[in-house]
Amino acid sequence: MDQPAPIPGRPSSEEPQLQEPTEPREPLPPKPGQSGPEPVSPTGRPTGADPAALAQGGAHLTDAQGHRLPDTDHSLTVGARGPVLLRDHHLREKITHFDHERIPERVVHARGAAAHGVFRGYGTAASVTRAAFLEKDVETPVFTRFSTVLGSRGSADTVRDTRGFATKFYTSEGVFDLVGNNIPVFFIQDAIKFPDVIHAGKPHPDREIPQAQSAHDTFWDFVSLHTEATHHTLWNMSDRGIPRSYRMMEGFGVHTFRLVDARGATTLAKFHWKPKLGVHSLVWEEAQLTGGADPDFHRRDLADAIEAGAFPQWELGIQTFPDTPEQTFEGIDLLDPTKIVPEELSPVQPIGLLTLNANPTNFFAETEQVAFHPGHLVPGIDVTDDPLLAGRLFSYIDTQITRLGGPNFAQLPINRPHTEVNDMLRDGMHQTAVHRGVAPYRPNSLDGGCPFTAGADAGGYVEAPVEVPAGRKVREAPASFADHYSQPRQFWLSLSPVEREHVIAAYTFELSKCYENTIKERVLRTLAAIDPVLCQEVATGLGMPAPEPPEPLADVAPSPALSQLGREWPAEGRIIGIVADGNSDLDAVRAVRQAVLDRSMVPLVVAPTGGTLGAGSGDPVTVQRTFAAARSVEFDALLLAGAPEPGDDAHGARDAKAGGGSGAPVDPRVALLAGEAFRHAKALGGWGDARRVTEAAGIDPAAPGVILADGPDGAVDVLDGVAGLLTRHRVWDRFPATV
Ligand code: HDD
Repeated sequence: MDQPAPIPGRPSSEEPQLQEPTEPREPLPPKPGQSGPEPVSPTGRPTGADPAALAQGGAHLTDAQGHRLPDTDHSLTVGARGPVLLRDHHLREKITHFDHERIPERVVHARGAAAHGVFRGYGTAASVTRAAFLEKDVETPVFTRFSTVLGSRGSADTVRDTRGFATKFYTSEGVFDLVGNNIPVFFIQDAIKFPDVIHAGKPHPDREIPQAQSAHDTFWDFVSLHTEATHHTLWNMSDRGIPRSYRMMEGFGVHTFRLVDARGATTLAKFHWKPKLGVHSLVWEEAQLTGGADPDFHRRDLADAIEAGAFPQWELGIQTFPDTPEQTFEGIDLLDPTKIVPEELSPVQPIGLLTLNANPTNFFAETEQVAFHPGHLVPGIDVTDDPLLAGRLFSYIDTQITRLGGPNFAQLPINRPHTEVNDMLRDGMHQTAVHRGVAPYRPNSLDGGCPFTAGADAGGYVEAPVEVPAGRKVREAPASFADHYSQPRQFWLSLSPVEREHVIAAYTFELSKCYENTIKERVLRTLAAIDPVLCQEVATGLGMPAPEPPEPLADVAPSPALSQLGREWPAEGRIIGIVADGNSDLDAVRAVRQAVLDRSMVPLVVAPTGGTLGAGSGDPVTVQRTFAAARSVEFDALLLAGAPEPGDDAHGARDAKAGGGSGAPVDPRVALLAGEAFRHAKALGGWGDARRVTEAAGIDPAAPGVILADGPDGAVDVLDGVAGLLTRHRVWDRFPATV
């Protein structure tokens, strides 16, 4: 019997369906792995509440005060047609609560998705930091939230933007938050400009458009006037701005941090997350189509993968640098957040493994209410004087007070440390702790002197006593912060030709959306300082003259680690569309689908209608997508399941094929699927008379990455060829490379 394809997150038609309940029963239990840690009060003591029933208990509907309710569908009226009575408490409570269900969305990073997981230390960081969670084989629960920056909560996932990558480690020494991005540099060097860059990036204040886009005048006005933004902007215009999946993104702590070892010696360090699945991106047209076809693409991808057991993993790594008074490395200012240190100069050393293995039970309670803060540090990890970081250390608590309605957000279950808490913070909005004692001050004699302070030996967080340079109070940046072009040029030189094509196309697209020519001219001047070819190509696309490049251009060596191409990665978890219809050879479809599963990829059968193919055969094939609902953007590769060519009687000659019968035109939706997949440089396979589809889509069967077998017997070989191509993500040779 054919196994139903595992569409992650959805019951197949063969799984038992939920029955309409008729008797009162307990709420559904949490999904496996989703019951959180035992609830503790903010004082660290277990509350005794059942972790599985934090919110709901009992079979009967109640109001917020626990009164059972006989009816929740009808307001209390005088007779069935009479006026509604003001005294209807249930009505008023229900509507009032609903009226207040929304909280302010995050001012940036509003759109996000998150997952629970575990972090295991390798022990390799012990020589530079005393942080307990990095010790060998120590396992720490974590919660990671990915996000876009500019869009509102309901915006699309696949927009061109930076992605947030924030991880909360519930360590034995308190919470450590690593609040990073998928781009290793930032737009500005000083936090005082953060409101300005965000105002510029958000929609125009008059019409509130465009949503979740940087392709508009105010953004480009800002970044061309604040040329320190050139580096981050270039990364955004590269493929890094449109990741294929949260699971396939790098993450960066951006700032330089200060690590402190057991003896108090300090080392400067930058944090990196390296995804086990490799670093892959969408192509721009794909990203745009996905924004309409599936605005939840990244959110769904993360949740589906975790639900299917394909747990995404990242290695945490550090680049380390001597903590010298200059705080530079090979001439690079480590306090400048617009600069990277190339991995060729300082390799990333793996220090632990993150595995995300459980989806949130409730989006609001966890993903929305989680509150990160770069100042949540543990002993062994300290901050530097990066002026961007300094402002962040203030901003995050402040924003939570508005967003989460008061200063007690640390008591929310998702934010609670998994250690004992004994602070002297009291009262305030939404206080849920019942504090004992009378003396929340120190020293005291009334509460027996409690709580006691802890020095470093007792696990206390002691700031590293580093020297701070003396000087005059000024509002100015160090001279080294004035270099805005050498690293953008290095990034450009490090990209492969096809990646450069994408950068050129992205700048051309974005600037075409600007109305003001002066802004475009200013941006072209910044591009001229990066590279004359980049500048000329974008200028040509805009129909504008290219400015002369400055003399001399920065003399920098490429850093090969900056390119996403050139390496092979596991193809696990990739989604293979199998396009079939009633005339396709079903034995081949079954065999290839099983082979996809065997290779830890996800097969989705795409057919003219839902239901099954070969319903009368006794071994039908379940359909997951219809021609009407499928778009190519959902698949990493496409297989066209044809019928044997007429005259091929290996399986009996048929007179029809996937997408159309022999002589009948190929279904235009199938031609569109194949054409788009081809245009987006995806591997394409087929067998039997699938060739008719490629012809209808105008695809050269001899083009790179097109693998066609004569008959259905070759189907699994075709799949193997396609899977091999997926290790490089796309068929890069298919893109024209002219730069
Ligand atoms: Fe920020 C959220 C990352 C600079 C102020 N930031 C936020 C989130 C991430 C980052 C990933 C979302 C966290 C979540 O999922 O809840 N931010 C960064 C990085 C930066 C950076 C990598 C530079 C290296 N941020 C930055 C500056 C400021 C802020 C300079 C202000 C001075 N960021 C905020 C914020 C947010 C925030 C307004 C909005 C929601 C929140 O904090 O909790 O406070």
